[in-house]
Amino acid sequence: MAADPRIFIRERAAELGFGVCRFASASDPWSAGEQLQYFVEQGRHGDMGWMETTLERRSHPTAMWDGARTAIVLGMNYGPETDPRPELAKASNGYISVYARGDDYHEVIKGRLKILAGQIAARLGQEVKVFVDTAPLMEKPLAQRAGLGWQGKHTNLLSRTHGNWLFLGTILTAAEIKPDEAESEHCGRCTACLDACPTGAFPAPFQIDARRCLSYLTIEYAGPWPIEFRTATGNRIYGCDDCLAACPWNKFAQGASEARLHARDALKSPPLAELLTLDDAAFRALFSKSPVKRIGRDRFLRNVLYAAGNSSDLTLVAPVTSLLDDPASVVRGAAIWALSRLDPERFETERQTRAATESDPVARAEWSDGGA
Ligand code: B12
Ligand code: SF4
Ligand code: SF4
Repeated sequence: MAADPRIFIRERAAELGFGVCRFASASDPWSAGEQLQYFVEQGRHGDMGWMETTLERRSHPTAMWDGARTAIVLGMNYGPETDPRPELAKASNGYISVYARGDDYHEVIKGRLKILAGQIAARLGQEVKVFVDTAPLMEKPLAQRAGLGWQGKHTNLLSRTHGNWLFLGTILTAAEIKPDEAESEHCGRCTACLDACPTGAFPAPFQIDARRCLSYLTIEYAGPWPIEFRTATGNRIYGCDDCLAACPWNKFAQGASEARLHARDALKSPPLAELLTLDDAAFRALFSKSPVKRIGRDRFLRNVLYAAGNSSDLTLVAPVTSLLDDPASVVRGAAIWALSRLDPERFETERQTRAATESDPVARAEWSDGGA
């Protein structure tokens, strides 16, 4: 009898730093595709148009690759050393979400997945394809089916062994490999994540409206935000961890073992005063290899300005005022709002000299709303 290929694959995965490696059928039917369709029909994906255009392929692994038979689902732990929530009280410093404080996980995981996929292809003699996040594949329901954990009421995948801090990566193969047992849900009557969300982004347990999620707004959404979210963001300037960090299953979480995922000192609670002075080159240097770099300096500065507007820190009035002349309209608009919150008198003075000559519609709207 041939050896179970799962043993070889799990050993290689562990050598490459994956904390968990499990197997699921990639071809059995599921209801996740219909739920995705519902999510998109309700408009909950917001401006993430790629979810709409890839809907069909995204709805099931075989819709993307007809030959897929087995999903090899991998998890890499990125647990923080300490509970990050106390950092939300430091109003003069920005909060960057835990997942983005080290090197970009796409790069870290993709490289490892490619090595593992090569080893599997050589061993099994069957085709394999590698996915991490960016491919049109629903990774969380696949991970649940493979038994890595379950999708909690906050919709993320959590596990009894790793808590909530687990990146996912998937290898699909044409090989038929015996599946592992699926995990069942262990949320019970807990609602900690739903209660913790600062923006009410959960229309119901196990459902998210991305348009209300600060992770979406800070990272995916390019324009000026509705006012309610600007205040709700507090000092969160890239991503949000509140629903993950609130979960009682984190008592089983451990710190990330992969050194490239460890938090860099410069990205733990960086002072807003320093971030407000970043030009494009300084932004790129600070966020070299970090996922934050992907959103670009202008969107990032918008986020930092909203946080400055919430800070009540009068030492930020000067750097915020300098950004009223920024070439990027989204930055100017956010600077106007931040100034109106920090120093209403200075805002009035600036408005009198600037509003009439402002030609950009975004900035004009901010001046005339008076910071709303
Ligand atoms: C789009 C996306 C987002 C969007 C939407 C979030 C979401 N929950 O889908 C935004 C930008 C908001 C986002 C935020 C974050 N993301 Co994200 N994201 C993705 C991405 C690219 C696709 C997810 C997707 O398909 N969503 C579509 C919806 C429909 O899927 P779903 O929420 O899982 O829906 C299920 C249930 O909610 C339920 N359901 C949904 N609607 C309905 C309706 C009814 C009536 C019913 C009954 C059920 C139901 O069934 C669905 C199927 O199981 C994945 C990577 C991937 N390719 O899978 C990463 C991914 C989910 N993200 C990840 C991370 C880390 C985050 C953040 C933690 C980052 C941060 N700190 O800021 C936050 C967490 C926010 C949150 N609470 O979810 C990780 C999660 C890892 C894990 N352990 O789960 C992933 C898997 C990336 C990765 N490879 O590691 N993300
Ligand atoms: S990431 Fe933050 S804003 Fe988004 S659902 Fe979770 S708690 Fe709410
Ligand atoms: S906080 Fe509670 S409800 Fe939310 S995912 Fe964790 S156990 Fe489930």
